[in-house]
Amino acid sequence: MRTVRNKISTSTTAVVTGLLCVGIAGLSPDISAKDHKAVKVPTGATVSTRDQEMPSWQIPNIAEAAEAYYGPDSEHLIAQVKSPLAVKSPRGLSGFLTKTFTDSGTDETLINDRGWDGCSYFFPDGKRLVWTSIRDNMNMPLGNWSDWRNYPQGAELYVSDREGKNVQRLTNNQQYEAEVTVSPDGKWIVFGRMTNGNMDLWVMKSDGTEEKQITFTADDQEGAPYFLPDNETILFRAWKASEYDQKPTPMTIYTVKRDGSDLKPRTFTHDMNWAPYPTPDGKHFLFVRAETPRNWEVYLGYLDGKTPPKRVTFDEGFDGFPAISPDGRKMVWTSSRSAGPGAGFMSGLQLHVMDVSALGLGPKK
Ligand SMILES: [Ca+2]
Ligand SMILES: [Ca+2]
Repeated sequence: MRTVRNKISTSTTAVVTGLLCVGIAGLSPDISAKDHKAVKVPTGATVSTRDQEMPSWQIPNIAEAAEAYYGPDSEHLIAQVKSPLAVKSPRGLSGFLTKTFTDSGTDETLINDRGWDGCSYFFPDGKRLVWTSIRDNMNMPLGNWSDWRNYPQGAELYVSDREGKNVQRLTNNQQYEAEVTVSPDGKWIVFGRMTNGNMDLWVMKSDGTEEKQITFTADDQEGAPYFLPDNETILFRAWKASEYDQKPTPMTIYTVKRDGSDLKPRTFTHDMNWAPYPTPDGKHFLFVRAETPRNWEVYLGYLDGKTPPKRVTFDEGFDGFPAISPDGRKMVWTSSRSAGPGAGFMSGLQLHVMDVSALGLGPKK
């Protein structure tokens, strides 16, 4: 059951005021910004608030999508979007391809036009993109991006310009590579690679040279790596192969230095602590915790290792893949909240934006 409270329709661009204290009560006052300006709601979006949540809206005009990340302008996003041009799954479902678009649902650009794409990310110069695709290995088994035992071994990493042109292939092998992101200074790429059925993290220079493995764990399956603002520390999550069949699968969020040293846990429970993303202030991270097998919620974690995480989303169903704009004012995430009654747990996923400007998570001056 999904309950939408305080629905406000905006037919024109409007700043929603008076709602900004919703949801902040549960968050620590040490991180609330006193003089924040509310985020402008895009034309055609419908603002909704739920008890204890900050205002949010679904991004208009964009097809079913997951895992969106902001570019350096804090306006454009990159994501895999469902596309009829992608190959179909064995069940006949449409695959996903990389697109960029604004968080107002405009300026949509198709970056890759064939195969099936995984994770993607902006370079901080805003001119180049890194993305994951099986486009050159269509003769290999399709696999399943969501099933660790059947990851697409044909997935490779690519860099292109903003129009999807000038494509440079970074990897060329029969191993799964994905979950790729770029350091804030643009010098480094971090990604996950499966070798002999085991996931580990690797780093390379952003021109594709000096590839180096940085985790060496047999049971732990590492992924979803992101650089903190210091360009040295990498935030990621891991689960254990020996616990994969537990549902929800227990997961831990860690940090490790770019050279593989100084591994530290950043969550301290046996929950499913999944999908981390660092905030621009260098002190927090967003992540997802499974409240129940069918209700996942976004949390704000603290890198101080002491403060308990605070919950950010409050809606039955799937809330996941959180990321934050470089200015710290907007959280984009994927939710099943607009899928309507009877939709499956992870079906009908749409991108939403939450005005988190009140939390003061922007870069340190
Ligand atoms: Ca491993
Ligand atoms: Ca939820």
